[in-house]
Amino acid sequence: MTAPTPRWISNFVDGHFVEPDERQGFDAIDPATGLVHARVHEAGAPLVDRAVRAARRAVPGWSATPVRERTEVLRRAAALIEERFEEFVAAEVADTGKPVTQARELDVARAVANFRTFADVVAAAGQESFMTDLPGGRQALNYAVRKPLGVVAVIVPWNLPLLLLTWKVAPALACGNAVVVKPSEETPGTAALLAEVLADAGLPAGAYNVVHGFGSGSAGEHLTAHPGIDGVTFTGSSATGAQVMRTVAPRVRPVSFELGGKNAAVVFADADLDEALDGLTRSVFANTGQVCLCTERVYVQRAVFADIADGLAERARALRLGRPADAATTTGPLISQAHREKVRGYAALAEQAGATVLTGGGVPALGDGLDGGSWFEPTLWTGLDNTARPVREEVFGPVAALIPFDTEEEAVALANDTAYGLAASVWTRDLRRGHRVAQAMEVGVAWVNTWFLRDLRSPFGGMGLSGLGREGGDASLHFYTEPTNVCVQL
Ligand code: NAD
Ligand code: 6OD
Repeated sequence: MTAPTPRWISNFVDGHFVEPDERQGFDAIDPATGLVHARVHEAGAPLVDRAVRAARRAVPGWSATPVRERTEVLRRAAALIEERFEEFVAAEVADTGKPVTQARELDVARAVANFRTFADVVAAAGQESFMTDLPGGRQALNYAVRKPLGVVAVIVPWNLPLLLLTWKVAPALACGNAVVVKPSEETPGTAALLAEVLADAGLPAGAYNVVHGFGSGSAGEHLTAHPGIDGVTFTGSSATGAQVMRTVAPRVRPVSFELGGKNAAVVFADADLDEALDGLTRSVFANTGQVCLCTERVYVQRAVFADIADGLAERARALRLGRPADAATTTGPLISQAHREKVRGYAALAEQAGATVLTGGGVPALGDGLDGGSWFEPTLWTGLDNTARPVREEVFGPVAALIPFDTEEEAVALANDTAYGLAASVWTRDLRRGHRVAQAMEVGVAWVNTWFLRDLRSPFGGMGLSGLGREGGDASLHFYTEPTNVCVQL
Protein backbone atom coordinates (compact mmCIF):
# COMPACT_ATOMS: atom_id res chain seq x y z
CA MET A 1 0.00 0.00 0.00
CA THR A 2 1.37 3.47 -0.85
CA ALA A 3 1.14 6.37 1.58
CA PRO A 4 -1.54 8.95 0.71
CA THR A 5 -0.24 12.01 -1.16
CA PRO A 6 -0.09 14.86 1.36
CA ARG A 7 -2.21 17.93 0.54
CA TRP A 8 -0.49 21.16 -0.49
CA ILE A 9 -0.49 24.37 1.52
CA SER A 10 -0.05 27.17 -1.01
CA ASN A 11 1.02 30.77 -1.03
CA PHE A 12 -1.74 33.38 -1.31
CA VAL A 13 -0.98 36.38 -3.48
CA ASP A 14 -3.26 39.11 -4.83
CA GLY A 15 -6.44 37.32 -3.79
CA HIS A 16 -5.53 33.85 -5.15
CA PHE A 17 -3.76 30.71 -4.03
CA VAL A 18 -0.72 30.24 -6.25
CA GLU A 19 -0.36 26.89 -8.02
CA PRO A 20 2.26 24.96 -5.99
CA ASP A 21 5.64 24.23 -7.49
CA GLU A 22 6.85 20.70 -6.62
CA ARG A 23 10.47 21.85 -6.97
CA GLN A 24 9.97 24.37 -4.19
CA GLY A 25 8.17 22.34 -1.56
CA PHE A 26 8.90 21.30 1.99
CA ASP A 27 7.15 18.98 4.43
CA ALA A 28 4.84 20.00 7.23
CA ILE A 29 5.36 17.53 10.05
CA ASP A 30 2.88 16.62 12.78
CA PRO A 31 5.08 16.93 15.91
CA ALA A 32 2.86 14.51 17.84
CA THR A 33 3.70 11.61 15.50
CA GLY A 34 6.62 12.81 13.37
CA LEU A 35 4.58 12.07 10.23
CA VAL A 36 4.27 14.38 7.23
CA HIS A 37 0.75 15.82 7.07
CA ALA A 38 1.15 18.32 4.21
CA ARG A 39 3.54 19.75 1.64
CA VAL A 40 4.18 23.47 1.70
CA HIS A 41 4.99 25.62 -1.33
CA GLU A 42 8.09 27.67 -0.50
CA ALA A 43 7.92 31.19 -1.95
CA GLY A 44 11.05 32.23 -3.84
CA ALA A 45 12.13 35.86 -4.27
CA PRO A 46 9.97 36.40 -7.41
CA LEU A 47 6.80 35.29 -5.64
CA VAL A 48 7.59 37.41 -2.58
CA ASP A 49 8.07 40.33 -4.98
CA ARG A 50 4.65 39.64 -6.53
CA ALA A 51 3.09 39.58 -3.05
CA VAL A 52 4.65 42.90 -2.05
CA ARG A 53 3.60 44.53 -5.34
CA ALA A 54 0.05 43.23 -4.91
CA ALA A 55 -0.02 44.66 -1.41
CA ARG A 56 1.25 48.03 -2.68
CA ARG A 57 -1.54 48.13 -5.25
CA ALA A 58 -4.12 47.34 -2.55
CA VAL A 59 -3.07 50.11 -0.16
CA PRO A 60 -4.68 53.18 -1.82
CA GLY A 61 -8.15 51.61 -2.08
CA TRP A 62 -8.13 49.85 1.28
CA SER A 63 -6.74 52.80 3.24
CA ALA A 64 -9.36 55.09 1.66
CA THR A 65 -12.18 52.70 2.63
CA PRO A 66 -14.18 54.29 5.46
CA VAL A 67 -13.26 53.00 8.90
CA ARG A 68 -16.80 51.72 9.42
CA GLU A 69 -16.50 49.47 6.34
CA ARG A 70 -12.99 48.33 7.20
CA THR A 71 -14.01 47.35 10.70
CA GLU A 72 -17.08 45.55 9.31
CA VAL A 73 -14.71 43.35 7.27
CA LEU A 74 -12.86 42.50 10.49
CA ARG A 75 -16.09 41.67 12.30
CA ARG A 76 -17.19 39.42 9.43
CA ALA A 77 -13.79 37.71 9.56
CA ALA A 78 -14.32 37.03 13.28
CA ALA A 79 -17.76 35.55 12.56
CA LEU A 80 -16.39 33.40 9.72
CA ILE A 81 -13.62 32.03 11.94
CA GLU A 82 -16.35 31.07 14.40
CA GLU A 83 -18.28 29.35 11.60
CA ARG A 84 -15.17 27.39 10.57
CA PHE A 85 -13.88 27.04 14.12
CA GLU A 86 -13.16 23.31 14.00
CA GLU A 87 -11.27 23.63 10.70
CA PHE A 88 -8.97 26.18 12.31
CA VAL A 89 -8.57 23.94 15.36
CA ALA A 90 -7.70 20.96 13.16
CA ALA A 91 -5.15 22.95 11.13
CA GLU A 92 -3.48 24.33 14.26
CA VAL A 93 -3.36 20.91 15.89
CA ALA A 94 -1.95 19.23 12.76
CA ASP A 95 0.92 21.74 12.66
CA THR A 96 1.71 21.91 16.39
CA GLY A 97 0.44 18.69 18.00
CA LYS A 98 -1.10 20.81 20.77
CA PRO A 99 -4.17 19.46 22.61
CA VAL A 100 -7.44 20.29 20.84
CA THR A 101 -8.78 21.68 24.11
CA GLN A 102 -6.06 24.32 24.11
CA ALA A 103 -6.46 25.12 20.41
CA ARG A 104 -10.17 25.69 21.04
CA GLU A 105 -9.92 27.63 24.28
CA LEU A 106 -6.86 29.72 23.53
CA ASP A 107 -5.54 29.80 19.97
CA VAL A 108 -8.66 29.99 17.83
CA ALA A 109 -10.78 31.78 20.43
CA ARG A 110 -8.11 34.51 20.64
CA ALA A 111 -8.06 34.91 16.85
CA VAL A 112 -11.76 35.78 16.99
CA ALA A 113 -11.14 38.17 19.89
CA ASN A 114 -8.23 39.81 18.08
CA PHE A 115 -10.41 40.74 15.08
CA ARG A 116 -13.27 42.03 17.26
CA THR A 117 -11.04 43.96 19.64
CA PHE A 118 -9.08 45.79 16.97
CA ALA A 119 -12.27 46.60 15.06
CA ASP A 120 -13.50 48.25 18.29
CA VAL A 121 -10.18 49.97 19.00
CA VAL A 122 -9.89 51.49 15.53
CA ALA A 123 -13.58 52.46 15.40
CA ALA A 124 -13.17 54.40 18.67
CA ALA A 125 -9.82 56.02 17.87
CA GLY A 126 -9.61 59.82 17.94
CA GLN A 127 -6.92 62.27 16.91
CA GLU A 128 -4.57 64.33 19.08
CA SER A 129 -5.06 68.09 18.96
CA PHE A 130 -3.46 71.01 20.78
CA MET A 131 -4.31 74.72 20.81
CA THR A 132 -1.18 76.88 21.00
CA ASP A 133 -1.32 80.42 22.42
CA LEU A 134 0.63 82.86 20.25
CA PRO A 135 1.90 86.40 21.05
CA GLY A 136 -0.72 89.08 20.43
CA GLY A 137 -3.64 86.84 21.45
CA ARG A 138 -3.68 84.71 18.32
CA GLN A 139 -3.77 80.92 18.43
CA ALA A 140 -2.71 77.96 16.36
CA LEU A 141 -4.56 74.67 16.06
CA ASN A 142 -2.42 71.52 15.85
CA TYR A 143 -3.99 68.26 14.92
CA ALA A 144 -2.46 64.96 13.94
CA VAL A 145 -3.83 62.95 11.05
CA ARG A 146 -2.97 59.26 11.31
CA LYS A 147 -2.21 57.45 8.05
CA PRO A 148 -1.49 53.76 7.55
CA LEU A 149 2.15 52.76 7.22
CA GLY A 150 1.41 51.12 3.85
CA VAL A 151 2.67 47.57 3.31
CA VAL A 152 3.49 45.78 6.54
CA ALA A 153 5.60 42.61 6.63
CA VAL A 154 4.27 40.31 9.37
CA ILE A 155 6.62 37.56 10.50
CA VAL A 156 5.49 35.15 13.18
CA PRO A 157 6.72 32.02 14.98
CA TRP A 158 5.26 28.55 15.52
CA ASN A 159 4.19 28.43 19.14
CA LEU A 160 0.79 30.19 18.96
CA PRO A 161 0.61 30.54 15.18
CA LEU A 162 -2.90 31.90 14.63
CA LEU A 163 -3.09 33.87 17.87
CA LEU A 164 0.15 35.72 17.15
CA LEU A 165 -0.64 36.21 13.45
CA THR A 166 -4.07 37.74 14.05
CA TRP A 167 -2.71 39.84 16.92
CA LYS A 168 -0.80 41.72 14.19
CA VAL A 169 -2.92 41.28 11.08
CA ALA A 170 -6.13 42.55 12.73
CA PRO A 171 -4.78 45.96 13.81
CA ALA A 172 -2.67 46.34 10.66
CA LEU A 173 -5.70 45.84 8.41
CA ALA A 174 -8.02 47.87 10.66
CA CYS A 175 -5.63 50.81 10.31
CA GLY A 176 -5.81 50.58 6.50
CA ASN A 177 -2.55 48.76 5.75
CA ALA A 178 -1.99 45.82 3.41
CA VAL A 179 0.04 42.92 4.78
CA VAL A 180 2.39 40.26 3.51
CA VAL A 181 2.64 37.58 6.15
CA LYS A 182 5.33 34.95 6.55
CA PRO A 183 4.19 32.23 8.96
CA SER A 184 6.71 29.91 10.53
CA GLU A 185 7.87 27.10 8.27
CA GLU A 186 6.73 24.75 11.06
CA THR A 187 3.12 26.01 11.14
CA PRO A 188 1.82 27.16 7.74
CA GLY A 189 -1.77 25.89 8.03
CA THR A 190 -3.89 28.52 9.75
CA ALA A 191 -2.39 31.50 7.86
CA ALA A 192 -3.60 29.85 4.65
CA LEU A 193 -7.10 29.23 6.07
CA LEU A 194 -7.21 32.84 7.20
CA ALA A 195 -6.69 33.90 3.57
CA GLU A 196 -9.97 32.18 2.64
CA VAL A 197 -11.80 33.77 5.54
CA LEU A 198 -10.56 37.29 4.84
CA ALA A 199 -11.46 37.00 1.16
CA ASP A 200 -14.96 35.77 2.11
CA ALA A 201 -15.26 38.62 4.59
CA GLY A 202 -14.81 41.08 1.72
CA LEU A 203 -11.18 42.10 2.10
CA PRO A 204 -9.96 43.37 -1.29
CA ALA A 205 -7.44 41.29 -3.23
CA GLY A 206 -3.86 42.12 -2.32
CA ALA A 207 -4.58 43.41 1.19
CA TYR A 208 -3.64 40.04 2.77
CA ASN A 209 -0.92 37.90 1.19
CA VAL A 210 0.84 34.83 2.56
CA VAL A 211 4.33 33.71 1.59
CA HIS A 212 5.59 30.45 3.03
CA GLY A 213 9.18 29.49 3.71
CA PHE A 214 12.15 29.79 6.00
CA GLY A 215 14.24 32.75 7.22
CA SER A 216 17.72 33.44 5.81
CA GLY A 217 17.91 32.96 2.06
CA SER A 218 14.20 32.18 1.90
CA ALA A 219 10.82 33.92 2.13
CA GLY A 220 11.57 35.63 5.47
CA GLU A 221 14.70 37.36 4.24
CA HIS A 222 13.25 38.07 0.77
CA LEU A 223 10.37 39.84 2.49
CA THR A 224 12.30 41.89 5.04
CA ALA A 225 14.90 42.89 2.42
CA HIS A 226 12.23 43.99 -0.07
CA PRO A 227 12.30 47.76 -0.79
CA GLY A 228 8.50 47.79 -1.14
CA ILE A 229 7.71 47.19 2.53
CA ASP A 230 6.99 50.12 4.84
CA GLY A 231 7.40 48.39 8.20
CA VAL A 232 8.06 45.04 9.85
CA THR A 233 6.26 43.53 12.78
CA PHE A 234 8.13 40.48 13.98
CA THR A 235 7.60 37.89 16.71
CA GLY A 236 10.32 35.33 17.25
CA SER A 237 13.67 34.79 18.90
CA SER A 238 15.95 37.63 19.95
CA ALA A 239 18.72 36.43 17.61
CA THR A 240 16.40 36.47 14.58
CA GLY A 241 15.03 39.86 15.65
CA ALA A 242 18.57 41.26 15.59
CA GLN A 243 19.08 39.78 12.10
CA VAL A 244 15.82 41.27 10.83
CA MET A 245 16.86 44.63 12.26
CA ARG A 246 20.12 44.49 10.30
CA THR A 247 18.25 43.58 7.11
CA VAL A 248 15.78 46.44 7.49
CA ALA A 249 18.29 49.05 8.73
CA PRO A 250 19.54 50.36 5.35
CA ARG A 251 16.01 51.46 4.43
CA VAL A 252 15.21 52.83 7.94
CA ARG A 253 11.79 51.21 8.24
CA PRO A 254 9.86 51.04 11.55
CA VAL A 255 10.04 47.72 13.35
CA SER A 256 8.06 46.18 16.18
CA PHE A 257 9.78 43.28 17.87
CA GLU A 258 8.22 40.77 20.28
CA LEU A 259 11.14 38.52 21.18
CA GLY A 260 12.29 35.89 23.64
CA GLY A 261 11.90 35.78 27.41
CA LYS A 262 13.42 34.23 30.52
CA ASN A 263 10.55 35.03 32.78
CA ALA A 264 10.55 34.89 36.58
CA ALA A 265 7.85 34.04 39.07
CA VAL A 266 8.36 35.28 42.63
CA VAL A 267 6.46 33.36 45.31
CA PHE A 268 6.31 34.92 48.79
CA ALA A 269 5.63 32.83 51.89
CA ASP A 270 2.33 34.66 52.47
CA ALA A 271 0.92 33.62 49.06
CA ASP A 272 -2.15 31.44 48.74
CA LEU A 273 -0.01 28.41 47.97
CA ASP A 274 -2.68 26.43 46.14
CA GLU A 275 -3.47 29.39 43.93
CA ALA A 276 0.25 29.95 43.35
CA LEU A 277 0.79 26.28 42.49
CA ASP A 278 -2.08 26.26 40.00
CA GLY A 279 -0.75 29.46 38.44
CA LEU A 280 2.83 28.16 38.32
CA THR A 281 1.70 24.91 36.71
CA ARG A 282 0.10 26.90 33.89
CA SER A 283 2.90 29.41 33.59
CA VAL A 284 5.68 26.81 33.42
CA PHE A 285 3.96 24.10 31.36
CA ALA A 286 1.30 25.78 29.19
CA ASN A 287 1.79 24.88 25.54
CA THR A 288 4.64 22.61 26.71
CA GLY A 289 6.53 25.69 27.90
CA GLN A 290 6.49 27.13 24.41
CA VAL A 291 4.96 30.51 25.20
CA CYS A 292 7.23 33.54 25.28
CA LEU A 293 5.58 34.46 28.61
CA CYS A 294 6.20 31.08 30.26
CA THR A 295 8.02 31.02 33.57
CA GLU A 296 11.45 29.33 33.49
CA ARG A 297 12.75 30.79 36.80
CA VAL A 298 10.75 30.30 40.00
CA TYR A 299 12.08 32.22 43.04
CA VAL A 300 10.48 30.95 46.24
CA GLN A 301 10.76 32.40 49.74
CA ARG A 302 12.70 29.89 51.80
CA ALA A 303 9.94 29.15 54.36
CA VAL A 304 7.71 27.67 51.64
CA PHE A 305 10.37 26.38 49.26
CA ALA A 306 9.76 22.69 50.02
CA ASP A 307 5.96 23.11 49.79
CA ILE A 308 6.21 24.78 46.38
CA ALA A 309 8.84 22.36 45.08
CA ASP A 310 6.87 19.29 46.16
CA GLY A 311 3.51 20.71 45.06
CA LEU A 312 4.73 21.80 41.65
CA ALA A 313 6.48 18.47 41.03
CA GLU A 314 3.27 16.64 41.95
CA ARG A 315 1.24 18.79 39.54
CA ALA A 316 3.86 18.31 36.80
CA ARG A 317 3.61 14.54 37.20
CA ALA A 318 -0.18 14.77 36.88
CA LEU A 319 0.01 16.41 33.43
CA ARG A 320 -1.19 14.08 30.68
CA LEU A 321 0.95 13.78 27.56
CA GLY A 322 -0.93 12.06 24.76
CA ARG A 323 -2.93 12.26 21.58
CA PRO A 324 -4.01 15.85 20.84
CA ALA A 325 -7.58 14.78 20.10
CA ASP A 326 -7.99 13.14 23.50
CA ALA A 327 -9.93 15.45 25.82
CA ALA A 328 -7.82 14.26 28.78
CA THR A 329 -4.54 15.38 27.16
CA THR A 330 -3.12 18.47 28.82
CA THR A 331 0.32 18.64 27.23
CA GLY A 332 1.54 18.28 23.67
CA PRO A 333 4.95 17.65 22.12
CA LEU A 334 7.69 20.16 21.39
CA ILE A 335 7.46 21.63 17.91
CA SER A 336 10.19 19.56 16.25
CA GLN A 337 12.97 17.06 16.79
CA ALA A 338 15.49 19.89 16.40
CA HIS A 339 13.81 21.88 19.16
CA ARG A 340 13.69 18.79 21.39
CA GLU A 341 17.44 18.37 20.90
CA LYS A 342 17.89 21.95 22.11
CA VAL A 343 15.75 21.32 25.21
CA ARG A 344 17.58 18.04 25.91
CA GLY A 345 20.86 19.92 25.63
CA TYR A 346 19.74 22.30 28.38
CA ALA A 347 18.58 19.35 30.52
CA ALA A 348 22.06 17.85 30.19
CA LEU A 349 23.67 21.21 31.05
CA ALA A 350 21.46 21.52 34.15
CA GLU A 351 22.55 18.11 35.39
CA GLN A 352 26.21 18.92 34.67
CA ALA A 353 25.80 22.12 36.70
CA GLY A 354 24.66 20.04 39.69
CA ALA A 355 20.87 20.29 39.41
CA THR A 356 18.60 17.94 41.27
CA VAL A 357 15.90 16.77 38.88
CA LEU A 358 12.63 16.91 40.85
CA THR A 359 10.69 15.39 37.99
CA GLY A 360 11.04 14.72 34.27
CA GLY A 361 14.30 15.39 32.49
CA GLY A 362 13.90 13.03 29.57
CA VAL A 363 11.92 11.68 26.66
CA PRO A 364 8.77 9.77 27.63
CA ALA A 365 7.79 6.46 26.05
CA LEU A 366 4.16 7.07 25.12
CA GLY A 367 3.43 4.30 22.61
CA ASP A 368 0.10 4.75 20.81
CA GLY A 369 1.90 5.76 17.58
CA LEU A 370 3.46 8.80 19.30
CA ASP A 371 7.04 7.64 19.70
CA GLY A 372 8.10 9.32 16.45
CA GLY A 373 6.93 12.65 17.90
CA SER A 374 9.07 15.24 19.66
CA TRP A 375 7.90 14.70 23.22
CA PHE A 376 9.70 15.82 26.36
CA GLU A 377 8.73 15.35 29.98
CA PRO A 378 7.67 18.28 32.18
CA THR A 379 10.87 18.98 34.08
CA LEU A 380 11.81 20.82 37.30
CA TRP A 381 15.25 21.51 38.69
CA THR A 382 16.51 22.66 42.06
CA GLY A 383 20.11 23.29 43.11
CA LEU A 384 20.93 25.76 40.31
CA ASP A 385 21.68 29.43 40.79
CA ASN A 386 21.46 32.45 38.51
CA THR A 387 24.87 31.76 36.98
CA ALA A 388 23.89 28.44 35.34
CA ARG A 389 23.19 28.57 31.60
CA PRO A 390 19.76 26.87 31.88
CA VAL A 391 18.80 29.70 34.27
CA ARG A 392 20.20 32.47 32.07
CA GLU A 393 19.21 31.38 28.56
CA GLU A 394 15.74 30.90 27.11
CA VAL A 395 15.01 27.16 26.78
CA PHE A 396 11.42 27.48 25.45
CA GLY A 397 10.37 24.10 26.77
CA PRO A 398 8.52 22.53 29.72
CA VAL A 399 11.29 23.28 32.21
CA ALA A 400 11.91 25.54 35.20
CA ALA A 401 14.51 26.03 37.89
CA LEU A 402 13.33 26.64 41.48
CA ILE A 403 15.62 28.89 43.51
CA PRO A 404 15.13 30.01 47.14
CA PHE A 405 15.33 33.61 48.44
CA ASP A 406 15.04 35.26 51.83
CA THR A 407 14.08 38.92 51.38
CA GLU A 408 11.97 40.98 49.00
CA GLU A 409 15.06 42.95 47.88
CA GLU A 410 16.88 39.72 47.08
CA ALA A 411 13.89 38.40 45.10
CA VAL A 412 13.70 41.57 43.00
CA ALA A 413 17.45 41.50 42.34
CA LEU A 414 17.37 37.83 41.32
CA ALA A 415 14.35 38.26 39.05
CA ASN A 416 15.89 41.30 37.33
CA ASP A 417 19.27 39.61 36.88
CA THR A 418 18.69 38.74 33.21
CA ALA A 419 19.30 40.16 29.75
CA TYR A 420 15.61 39.62 28.92
CA GLY A 421 12.65 41.69 30.11
CA LEU A 422 9.37 40.26 28.89
CA ALA A 423 7.18 39.11 31.79
CA ALA A 424 7.08 38.30 35.50
CA SER A 425 4.52 37.14 38.01
CA VAL A 426 4.37 37.82 41.74
CA TRP A 427 2.46 35.63 44.18
CA THR A 428 1.56 37.20 47.55
CA ARG A 429 -1.46 38.04 49.72
CA ASP A 430 0.12 41.40 50.65
CA LEU A 431 -1.38 43.79 48.11
CA ARG A 432 1.11 46.58 48.77
CA ARG A 433 4.00 44.22 48.27
CA GLY A 434 2.35 42.85 45.15
CA HIS A 435 2.19 46.31 43.56
CA ARG A 436 5.67 47.25 44.79
CA VAL A 437 7.39 44.14 43.47
CA ALA A 438 5.44 44.07 40.19
CA GLN A 439 6.45 47.68 39.52
CA ALA A 440 10.08 46.89 40.34
CA MET A 441 10.21 44.13 37.71
CA GLU A 442 12.14 45.24 34.64
CA VAL A 443 9.67 43.73 32.20
CA GLY A 444 6.93 44.77 29.80
CA VAL A 445 4.21 42.68 31.48
CA ALA A 446 3.98 41.98 35.24
CA TRP A 447 1.18 39.98 36.88
CA VAL A 448 0.14 39.74 40.52
CA ASN A 449 -1.54 36.47 41.57
CA THR A 450 -2.23 35.47 37.99
CA TRP A 451 -0.53 34.73 34.68
CA PHE A 452 -1.41 35.28 31.00
CA LEU A 453 -4.51 37.29 31.83
CA ARG A 454 -4.76 39.65 28.88
CA ASP A 455 -6.74 42.77 28.10
CA LEU A 456 -6.00 43.33 24.43
CA ARG A 457 -6.29 47.10 24.85
CA SER A 458 -3.25 47.17 27.15
CA PRO A 459 0.35 47.55 25.93
CA PHE A 460 2.25 44.32 25.32
CA GLY A 461 5.95 43.86 24.62
CA GLY A 462 9.33 43.55 26.26
CA MET A 463 12.52 45.27 27.35
CA GLY A 464 16.14 44.35 26.75
CA LEU A 465 16.55 41.25 24.59
CA SER A 466 12.76 40.74 24.77
CA GLY A 467 11.90 43.34 22.21
CA LEU A 468 11.36 46.81 20.93
CA GLY A 469 8.11 48.76 21.06
CA ARG A 470 4.68 47.75 22.25
CA GLU A 471 1.53 46.48 20.55
CA GLY A 472 -2.04 46.22 21.86
CA GLY A 473 -4.76 48.91 22.00
CA ASP A 474 -3.41 52.39 21.30
CA ALA A 475 0.14 51.02 21.03
CA SER A 476 -0.96 49.05 17.95
CA LEU A 477 -2.59 52.13 16.45
CA HIS A 478 0.66 53.98 16.93
CA PHE A 479 2.78 51.30 15.31
CA TYR A 480 0.52 50.65 12.32
CA THR A 481 0.01 54.34 11.48
CA GLU A 482 2.18 57.43 10.94
CA PRO A 483 0.94 60.83 12.11
CA THR A 484 1.11 64.00 10.04
CA ASN A 485 0.76 67.01 12.33
CA VAL A 486 -1.11 69.91 10.75
CA CYS A 487 -0.53 73.35 12.34
CA VAL A 488 -3.01 76.10 11.38
CA GLN A 489 -2.48 79.68 12.50
CA LEU A 490 -5.92 81.03 13.38
P1 NAD B 1 12.54 32.28 15.07
O1 NAD B 1 13.15 33.58 15.42
O2 NAD B 1 13.42 31.15 14.72
O3 NAD B 1 11.52 32.44 13.85
C1 NAD B 1 10.47 33.37 13.87
C2 NAD B 1 10.06 33.66 12.45
O4 NAD B 1 11.11 34.37 11.80
C3 NAD B 1 9.78 32.43 11.60
O5 NAD B 1 8.70 32.69 10.74
C4 NAD B 1 11.07 32.28 10.81
O6 NAD B 1 10.93 31.60 9.59
C5 NAD B 1 11.42 33.74 10.57
N1 NAD B 1 12.84 34.00 10.30
C6 NAD B 1 13.91 33.30 10.72
N2 NAD B 1 15.04 33.87 10.27
C7 NAD B 1 14.67 34.96 9.57
C8 NAD B 1 15.39 35.96 8.84
N3 NAD B 1 16.72 35.97 8.78
N4 NAD B 1 14.69 36.93 8.23
C9 NAD B 1 13.34 36.95 8.30
N5 NAD B 1 12.60 36.03 8.93
C10 NAD B 1 13.26 35.05 9.58
O7 NAD B 1 11.59 31.91 16.30
P2 NAD B 1 10.77 30.59 16.53
O8 NAD B 1 11.71 29.49 16.88
O9 NAD B 1 9.83 30.42 15.39
O10 NAD B 1 9.89 31.01 17.81
C11 NAD B 1 10.33 30.88 19.13
C12 NAD B 1 10.86 32.21 19.64
O11 NAD B 1 9.85 33.21 19.51
C13 NAD B 1 11.19 32.16 21.12
O12 NAD B 1 12.38 32.86 21.33
C14 NAD B 1 10.03 32.91 21.76
O13 NAD B 1 10.31 33.50 23.01
C15 NAD B 1 9.74 33.94 20.73
N6 NAD B 1 8.38 34.47 20.89
C16 NAD B 1 8.21 35.73 21.40
C17 NAD B 1 6.92 36.23 21.60
C18 NAD B 1 6.65 37.59 22.18
O14 NAD B 1 5.52 38.04 22.12
N7 NAD B 1 7.64 38.26 22.76
C19 NAD B 1 5.83 35.44 21.26
C20 NAD B 1 6.05 34.16 20.75
C21 NAD B 1 7.34 33.67 20.56
O1 6OD C 1 -1.37 37.50 24.33
C1 6OD C 1 -0.78 38.13 23.42
O2 6OD C 1 -1.29 39.10 22.85
C2 6OD C 1 0.55 37.72 23.01
N1 6OD C 1 1.15 38.49 22.08
C3 6OD C 1 1.11 36.62 23.55
C4 6OD C 1 2.38 36.17 23.24
C5 6OD C 1 2.76 34.94 23.60
C6 6OD C 1 4.04 34.42 23.29
O3 6OD C 1 4.27 33.27 23.00
